[in-house]
Amino acid sequence: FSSTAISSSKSDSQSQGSESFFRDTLRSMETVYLNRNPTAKSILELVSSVDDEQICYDHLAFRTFGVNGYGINSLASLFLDYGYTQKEELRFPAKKLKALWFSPPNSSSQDGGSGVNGPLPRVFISELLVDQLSPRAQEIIRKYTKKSGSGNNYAALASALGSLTWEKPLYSEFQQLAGESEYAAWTLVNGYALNHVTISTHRLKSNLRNIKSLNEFIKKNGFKLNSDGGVLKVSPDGLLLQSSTVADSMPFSFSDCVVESVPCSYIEFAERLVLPQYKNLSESEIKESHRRDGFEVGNADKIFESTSKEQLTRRA
Ligand code: OOG
Ligand code: NI
Repeated sequence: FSSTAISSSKSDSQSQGSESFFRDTLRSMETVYLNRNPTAKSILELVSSVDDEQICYDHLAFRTFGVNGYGINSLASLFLDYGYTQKEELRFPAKKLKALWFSPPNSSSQDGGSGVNGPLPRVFISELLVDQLSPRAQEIIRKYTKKSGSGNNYAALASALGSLTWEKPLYSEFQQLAGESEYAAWTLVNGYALNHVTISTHRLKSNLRNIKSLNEFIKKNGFKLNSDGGVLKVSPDGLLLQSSTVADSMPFSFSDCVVESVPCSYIEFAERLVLPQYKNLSESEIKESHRRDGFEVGNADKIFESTSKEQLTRRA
């Protein structure tokens, strides 16, 4: 959609109307995320306070149950309807997951805005391959998605409201799933809530644009980074660098009145380096499209661990 400020044509004003609705939806998802995840909120405030920074989001990420229409498509439809393009699939056989990522409409390179008011982010949506789980785990997941009725039709709404579309589970069911798939247990209690936002480090102005400096800055300020496979995750081509915090936890009231702490969301950082064919461009000529795009299975596999018990219980 167009971001031209003044236009009298009907189609343009319609597309602007839809863009503001879309951005409002993202803003609600972000508000739910910031209210539940004090670490993410503090880090966003901290990074933007350095040099009075504008923060661009590299991507937003969501988790889903790949069963009965509750998978990737239940959330992807919002993004596809608002101009996103489906890109590559990523597979994680050991975790029984697959993911798709979506690129934003390219008319959206809005300079000047921060966060959800800035350039529209990529979107990363994964789903649990429920058919591959044990019969007991499948039974729990199918029970709640069935009880949800047609909740899968309202995935984006649920995410924006911060509601589960199914009833709260028993604590024993959460534990059962956690023993087999931490992703499954996370999704049972967090549903379609935003799993993370990712700060685009190369679009920062200060020295924090270098992800290694940003990681040091985050640690110096007392936050714990996901150390699985090393703090910095580097793609085989050396051009996509990622790191993330360890997820915050929150007390969750299970349906049997047990209140236990469960993992919520985390924040990620991504630095995309300039592709070799654009090496000779000057700093001011470099656009996002000249940089490494997409995602990387090897990096993502480690980033998923940001909500794992191992990372949450690790000493800083
Ligand atoms: C997603 C992990 C992968 C990335 O950028 O590769 C990821 C998740 O934890 O659901 O965010
Ligand atoms: Ni991510």
